[in-house]
Amino acid sequence: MRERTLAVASMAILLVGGALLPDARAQMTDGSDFATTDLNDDGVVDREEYHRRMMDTMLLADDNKDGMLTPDEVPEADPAAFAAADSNGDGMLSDDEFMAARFDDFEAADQDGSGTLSPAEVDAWR
Ligand SMILES: [Ca+2]
Ligand SMILES: [Ca+2]
Ligand SMILES: [Ca+2]
Repeated sequence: MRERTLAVASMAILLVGGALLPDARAQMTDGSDFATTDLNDDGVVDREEYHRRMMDTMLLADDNKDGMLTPDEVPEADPAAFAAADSNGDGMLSDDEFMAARFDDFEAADQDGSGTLSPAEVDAWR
């Protein structure tokens, strides 16, 4: 069993940014997250759709628009999850660091390795 890099508790959390971004999560509404992320309406979320959603999520959280996430911009983030994602240890998350952490979750949730997330896989991730 693969270890989860970030504590994830619901589909909304997975799709909106996980433990790193509870504020962004709160701005999204319940069951529409999957449909919102599934841009081409084919019933699964692929990497490009996931990437776009995560970029939106990061832009939303990046209050000072400097392209980096700092702990004060994600005040409810789990410090351990933040530190784990901060691979160069500078105390900030670049878009690359943020995306790498989010794609770790994507890979973990993609149980059949298809490169896409089905609603069932997202549900299982809760
Ligand atoms: Ca899709
Ligand atoms: Ca920032
Ligand atoms: Ca960093």
